[in-house]
Amino acid sequence: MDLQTQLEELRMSTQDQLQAIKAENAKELQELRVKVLGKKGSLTELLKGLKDLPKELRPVVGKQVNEVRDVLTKAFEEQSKILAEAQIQAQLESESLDVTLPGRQISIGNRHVLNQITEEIEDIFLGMGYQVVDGYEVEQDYYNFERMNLPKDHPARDMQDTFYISEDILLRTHTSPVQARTLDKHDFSKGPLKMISPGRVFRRDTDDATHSHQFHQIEGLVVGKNISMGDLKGTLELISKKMFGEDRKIRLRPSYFPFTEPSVEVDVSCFKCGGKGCNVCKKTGWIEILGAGMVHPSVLEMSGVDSEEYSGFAFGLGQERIAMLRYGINDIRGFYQGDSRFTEQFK
Ligand code: FA5
Repeated sequence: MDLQTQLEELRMSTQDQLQAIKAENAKELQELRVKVLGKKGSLTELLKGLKDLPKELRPVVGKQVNEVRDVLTKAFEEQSKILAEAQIQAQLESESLDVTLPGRQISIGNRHVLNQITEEIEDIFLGMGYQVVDGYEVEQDYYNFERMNLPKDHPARDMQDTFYISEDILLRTHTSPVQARTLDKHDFSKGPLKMISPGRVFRRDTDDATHSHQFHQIEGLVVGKNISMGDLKGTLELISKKMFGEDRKIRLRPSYFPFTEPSVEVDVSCFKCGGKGCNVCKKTGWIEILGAGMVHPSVLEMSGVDSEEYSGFAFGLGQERIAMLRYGINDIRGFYQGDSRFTEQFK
């Protein structure tokens, strides 16, 4: 076959192959371009045959070679454009948006039940003119124990063992150290001290259905002139009614805390059975909700407050306890696991 025929055949076969390339195989076009027009491609190979032709034929065939190169270069460009457009078209079709489809529902979270209880209690006390005070979760032994009338060798420390960061720094076992810190700062010439302090506390307790090594408390403290046990009882009655219902009664039982004297445990009449006895109140008709008492004179004196002139009451309640009683939750661990099947029940 002479060189001119070979050239013509190369042109036709390349154009046929070009036409056959599909959009999804666009990279074949580049491969074909290299195979035909590349440095070591078929056209260059044919060009090498020029030197064997008779002299007078060389310019004619040389011209033909250039024409074929031009035609094919253009054909590659055109086909490349066609394939690119086809690709965009295919992509548009596959990514087309149906604006009539219903939107995806984004689920909205809710406040954690312990935060809800905390805020509810804060609202009640803010309404009675209390201030809400923050305390430190990492606290000094001095404030957590000593200022609460629990010196280093006091046996009642055993009930509140905790995690120590150093000999003198610990994770607080209760919110009571905030009592000492606020008493230290309060200016009694401006009136009585009325505060609550919610927060997280820690104990070296074994985790079970009703105990956790970290939980939440709200401390309450009122110190002023002529504050009596009657004020404590009235305040606790009010909070019990607000939290558990208007027809609730409360009962104070003698107890012991080193930082209050006298000390009481406070029970509320069972909101489920009304006092007759059921599984919630363990057949007693009463449910224990918090510890309280009259502020121990030593606690006042350690803050430089004259215990002859001033008196006060304090209480401490656990939010987990309140939530468990109120909603019939039987395992405290549910509060901390972040399982939305649990948390969403309190929307
Ligand atoms: C106290 O912590 C005292 N500071 C409360 C107090 C304050 C008394 C002011 C007098 C005056 P108690 O150890 O009883 O007391 O704890 C109070 C509440 O915290 C308990 O009623 C209970 O609801 C909760 N609580 C105690 N230990 C745990 C625990 N391991 N897990 C969950 N809740 C707990």
